[in-house]
Amino acid sequence: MKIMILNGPNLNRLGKREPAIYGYETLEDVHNNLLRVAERYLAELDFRQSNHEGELVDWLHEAADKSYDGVVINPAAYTHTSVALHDAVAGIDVPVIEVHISNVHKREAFRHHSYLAPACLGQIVGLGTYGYELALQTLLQKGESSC
Ligand code: CA2
Repeated sequence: MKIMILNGPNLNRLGKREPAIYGYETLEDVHNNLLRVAERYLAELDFRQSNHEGELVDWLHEAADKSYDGVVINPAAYTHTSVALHDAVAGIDVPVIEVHISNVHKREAFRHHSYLAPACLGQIVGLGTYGYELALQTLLQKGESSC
């Protein structure tokens, strides 16, 4: 099984600022935790981060074109602005789970709406970086049961 993990703008700064909201783990820590989960399922992980909306769109298309079994995406601020990412998720036949480290519903009103969520299999918010692991496990279990 092959899963793509996508991270949106500014998440390359994770663990380096705003620990009260996002914790102390860096994106590299998140990647390493996910590699341990993937190993248990003998699955392949493709972990990426971009500050550019179009690059995230291209990667979602790539996930479909190269027959990935699922995508975990933290679209970061593009969650609340991007019709392009909504359309990319809606236009591929790959299950996508949206993850947010913080509980966006406890924060500013502009973070309460997600353009992507209606096109996703599900959404995990507010469970810290553990949300990525839950999303990955869900996709891996789903993949196993459809073999
Ligand atoms: O809670 C999340 O995971 C978010 O997707 C994070 C985004 C934010 O715009 C969303 O509303 C919720 C922000 C990502 C930037 O992360 C930083 C972490 C540390 C230092 C600077 C930025």
